[in-house]
Parts: sequence; C-alpha cells; structure tokens
Amino acid sequence: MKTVYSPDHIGHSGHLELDGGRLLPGFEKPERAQFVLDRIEAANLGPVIAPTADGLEVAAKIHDSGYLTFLAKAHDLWLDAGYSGTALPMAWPTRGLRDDVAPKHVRGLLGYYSFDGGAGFVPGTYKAVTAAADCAASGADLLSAGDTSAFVLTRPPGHHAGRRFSGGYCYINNAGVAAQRLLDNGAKRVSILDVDYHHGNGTQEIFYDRADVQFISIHADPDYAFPYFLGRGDERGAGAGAGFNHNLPLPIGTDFHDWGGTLDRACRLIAEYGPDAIVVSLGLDTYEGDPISRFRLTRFDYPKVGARIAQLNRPTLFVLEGGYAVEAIGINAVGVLSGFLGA
Ligand code: SP5
Ligand code: ZN
Repeated sequence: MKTVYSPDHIGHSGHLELDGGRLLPGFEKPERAQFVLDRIEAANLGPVIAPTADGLEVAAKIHDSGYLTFLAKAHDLWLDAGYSGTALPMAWPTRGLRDDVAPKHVRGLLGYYSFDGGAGFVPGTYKAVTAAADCAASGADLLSAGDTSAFVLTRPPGHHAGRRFSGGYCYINNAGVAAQRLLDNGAKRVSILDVDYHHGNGTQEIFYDRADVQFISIHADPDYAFPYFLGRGDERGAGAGAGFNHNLPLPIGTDFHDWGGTLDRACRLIAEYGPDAIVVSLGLDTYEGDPISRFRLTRFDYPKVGARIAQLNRPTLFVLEGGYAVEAIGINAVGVLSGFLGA
C-alpha cells in the first residue's frame, strides 16, 4: 500500500487553541504525522510518495470560493491588522445574526468562516492545508489508476471543515476532496466511512443533499461531545441526498465490543449502497489513551477495524483525521492498515 505524504505540514505548528477557558498549545501538532510516518516506514508498509495532484482545484468544487480566498490570506490580514501569534476568531454569526454578508475586518472574517476557536492560523498554516488537499486528491488518483488501497498521511485533518467554514483543527475537507476526485475520475458512487471519535460535521454538510456520496459516521454522542451541534441519528440527508447520510452515535466510554458491532452495521450500509470506492476518514482518537476523547479502543482492536473494512472488497482510501496520543497513533494507524492488508 502506498502512502501519500508531504513535509509541508510541518509549518502548521506553534498555534494555540481555545479550550477549557484557556489558550493551550494545539493538540493537533506536527509530531503526530512524524510518528505515523516513522511507523509506516518501520513496518515496511510500502512506498511513501509525494503528492502530484492539485488539491485546490478539487477543493473549489466542494468549498465556497470566498472561503478558500480567505484561507489563503487569513494570516496576512491578521498581521496587516497589527496582530501577532495565532489568528483566532472570537465572534460568530449564530442565531439572530446575519450570515449572508462577509465583514471586511479580519476579526470579523475569522468568525464568519469558522464555527469554533480550534482552527487558528500561523504563517505555515495555508501551505500545510493545501498540501494536505494535494495528498488527498493524489491518493484518489492512485485508486482510479488501479491501486486497491492507499493511505493519505495528512495534517491538518479535514472532516470538521464544511463548505464555508473551518473548525475542530480542520480547514479543507481532505476526505471530501478525495471523494470528489474519485467521482471526477469516473466513479459513480463513493462511500465515506468516518471512524473518528468526533462527528464529521463538515463532511456531512458538504454532501448532505447528494446521492453520489454516502456518508456514514461512528462517533461520540454529540449531546456530550464536540462538535455538539450535528451528528444525531435523525440527520438522514436532504433532497436527492435523502437516505444517504447515516449517523451512528455511541455513548462516552464505549469500548470495542459495542464500537465493533457498530462498525459492522456501518459496513452493511456500505455494502447495500454498493460504492465504486470507499474513503475512510481515519481518526485514531477512539484510542483509550487519547488525551481529548473518551472511547476505549485498544491497540489490539485497530487491526480488526482494518480487516472488517477489507471484507467490503472495494478500492479503499484511508485519510488520516484526528488522534492525539502522539506515539500511539503511529502504532494504531499501522494496525488498521496492516489489518486491512492481511485480511
Ligand atoms: C479532527 C479532530 O479530531 N478534531 C477534534 C477537535 C476537538 N476540539 C475540541 C476538543 C475539546 C476537548 N477538550 C478536552 C480537554 C481535555 N484536557
Ligand atoms: Zn476527532
């Protein structure tokens, strides 16, 4: 299995996030990808290759153009306004406020194009974000050229990013870029299976009214877990997309017994849909040792996750999402991928 990787993620570092009433160093940091890369190489999983595709061109099909323009200039606008450090929002267009007019000042724009204080900008953010999208599009191209699986080793992650908002450490929706690219390359139907601890609210929003992308997410109950405002079971899709969105929320503290049963349910939904390819939003924050999450999967469970997905017998692209127990995510990523290959 090939891994698509770009070192350009490294510049997205040193940023702060707003959490628990404090500004903390970002949990989503370069060491995450470095540890995964080390384990991929140690396990001889296969070649590590650089991206070749233009991810922004694909991103333009699933994101708002004003939003993408803002991502490109956000940090420069922050500096021009006289600020330093991490560019973070502090006011949002919630109920009762207008969301049809983008303000002009960077402080207004940061809130207009985001839903939380978890996706700030530092000088290297944009380069990292576009490189991640390039990797996602390139991974899709590998499947379209005949590879039966590939791993997109990216950061920042993407599944919380919607058509015109960042949040939850995410800017461009990498899994969405991969799915769109697969369709552009000729696939008729793509399933996105999101196994991150957190609901993939951005991916859901982007594809909610589409029948060519099935979205299935297994995640912590949004009554108690981020992103709180999406991810409930009654969200089934709209218009042409009605019936193609499936949320499978689980209680805080869930272990593999129940999680694995839910994965089985998700896989049966995918088999019924009959996709030409599967994109797995591979969050590893379901791990028992994750510092910000509360599921209880162990390192021995991840190979079983890969093996179950392999039973679907479809071209499968794994795209890294969350996972913050830095050293363990390398072991657990390789666990899923080798479980997939060994099945
Ligand atoms: C891609 C992804 O996994 N994004 C997750 C974003 C979660 N952001 C909010 C996390 C708040 C958790 N705070 C718990 C702190 C424990 N010390
Ligand atoms: Zn997550």
